[in-house]
Amino acid sequence: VALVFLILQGFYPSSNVKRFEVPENKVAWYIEYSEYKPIEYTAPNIKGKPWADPDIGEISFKPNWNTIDGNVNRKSFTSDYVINKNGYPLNPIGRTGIIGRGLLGRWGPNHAADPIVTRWKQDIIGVAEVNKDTKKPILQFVAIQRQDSGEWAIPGGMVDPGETISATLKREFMEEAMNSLKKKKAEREKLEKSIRKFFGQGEEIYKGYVDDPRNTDNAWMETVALNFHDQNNSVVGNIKLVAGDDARNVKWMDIDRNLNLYANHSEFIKKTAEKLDAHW
Ligand code: RP5
Ligand code: MG
Ligand code: MG
Repeated sequence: VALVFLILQGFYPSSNVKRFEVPENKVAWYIEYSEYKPIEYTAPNIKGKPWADPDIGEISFKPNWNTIDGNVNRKSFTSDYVINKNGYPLNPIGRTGIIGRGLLGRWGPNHAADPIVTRWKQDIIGVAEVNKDTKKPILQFVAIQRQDSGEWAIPGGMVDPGETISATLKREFMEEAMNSLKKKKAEREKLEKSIRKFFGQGEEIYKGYVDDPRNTDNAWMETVALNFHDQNNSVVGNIKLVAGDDARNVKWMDIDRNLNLYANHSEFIKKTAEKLDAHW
């Protein structure tokens, strides 16, 4: 909740809309807060987009909440969310100061997947680097710099309707860290083949709500984050990284406790470092 509170101050991303300020002790819905006057905001450009829901109240829009609705997953990892008396789903964490969808396409949970690709840091002759204080090997992960906020992040993205999580993980990694969208079909297939086996073996690190700056009272991010680890720099540890799609930059980033990443991605990286017994 402390983190949620920090992110929710100030302006909604890519807008001049100021959030209604919610004190930390008034975030939870069960706490009475009659002074609460959230600001309504849905970004104008999401209207009519194939990846976005229609507005609530439109005759044709009959969402089935808290369930797999056709090929759109409207289930939350947290628990069943509440639909208010006007028909709007409520953010399971609480008040955000904004109603509407903001920049998000779906009402309720917006599902993403985050590939955490790691390798051990090595010097030029291939010797693993150990931190002198913790005596633990230094882990690196593939980080992208987001086009929207300029912050560094895991190269994750939205799960397309009907898409499996494992397909999303590999596709988003290819788009953001290998620039696959700008490659010809044959080359893209070659790239996919070169990492297919590696992406076949991931370990789940996190599943749940994401403390994303785009969250509102009625729309929020959730993710599944998996770790794909290259133990001896033989597969992805060796590929050429090229930023693409919504990434402006990509690199192998050293992992330690000073990481400052988008949303609560640092939390996912910390869990990964702990799992692999790496320096943190
Ligand atoms: C975060 O937003 C998720 O953890 C994921 O990394 C990302 C997905 O959104 P886009 O990168 O598609 O904007 O909440
Ligand atoms: Mg993407
Ligand atoms: Mg992305």
